Amino acid sequence: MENHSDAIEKIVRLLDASDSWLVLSHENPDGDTLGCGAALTRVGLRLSKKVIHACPDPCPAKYSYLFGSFDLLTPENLPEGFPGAGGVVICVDASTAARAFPRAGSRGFTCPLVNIDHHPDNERFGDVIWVDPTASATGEMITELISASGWGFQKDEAEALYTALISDNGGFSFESTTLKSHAVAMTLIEAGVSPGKISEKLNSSLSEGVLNLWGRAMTRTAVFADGECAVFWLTAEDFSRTETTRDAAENLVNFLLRIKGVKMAALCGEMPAVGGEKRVKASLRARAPFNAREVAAVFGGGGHNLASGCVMSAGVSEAVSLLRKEMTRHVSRFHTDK
Ligand SMILES: [Mn+2]
Repeated sequence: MENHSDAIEKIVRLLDASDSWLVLSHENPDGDTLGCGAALTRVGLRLSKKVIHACPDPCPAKYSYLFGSFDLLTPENLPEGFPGAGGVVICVDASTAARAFPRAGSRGFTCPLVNIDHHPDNERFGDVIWVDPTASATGEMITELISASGWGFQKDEAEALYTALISDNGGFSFESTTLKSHAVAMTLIEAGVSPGKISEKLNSSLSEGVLNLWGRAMTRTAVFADGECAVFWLTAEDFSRTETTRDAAENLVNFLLRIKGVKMAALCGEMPAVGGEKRVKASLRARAPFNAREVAAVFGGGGHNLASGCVMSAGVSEAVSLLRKEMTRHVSRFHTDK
């Protein structure tokens, strides 16, 4: 395990010394990776660096208030030679290199690559690696980094980091929330964040279609494994009929954990087929001692112990039944004395 203050010092020195920063957010971006990216981009520009914030996928509308959210480039459409030998690449919240540059994997960066993340299964790619699985969000780590650097925070940078923080720890409601999560929030509030204002921006951006989409999933709720597991699903038609996109289902699965007694939950969402092969994105959530990452790993996925996901090569009904089987097997392991 790395010494955190050594890693922070090393990263600050490297960023200070680099004239160009390429900040990379992961594919299907969430509030954590986008908030971190926006904050670092703003800080870099303030330090007179050349900065580009890139992401394989566009910014979902709900995060459009973040700095530079409309200017995101994709990793394969960067200006020729950027960031160059005197620059640096900073990956935020990406557990694998493939999540940060999925379609530009062979791209050879001539400068150091910094990997800052809190996923326990981070594959530790890059030249300077700082992984802290105890952080409730990568936003927590970037706040620490900027605090230690002496660069200071401007209000919109702090707002972006607060967005990152509360997106990943469910507004301080998940088990991942620690004393440090709150201490980091204090730093950001001191820098001008109004928590109520950010919560409103983040949580009051739904459309009628999104609620209709959620309704479709909710009417299909199925509880199983003696009331300890629950699942629901969405088809491609559900998204098109409600005129919504996949990001409208982000964290929808959390609703299932609000059923009394349910400790493990899954949402199966149909994705566009690739080369005629059916695909389903499964989002999993768990409460300890159950482990969502272990179930996702069975299908080649990963993530956090209590929140993970995988892409399954199956139709929706097949994916649901495979997951039900695997989740039932998982929870039954904890009841062997029954
Ligand atoms: Mn995260």
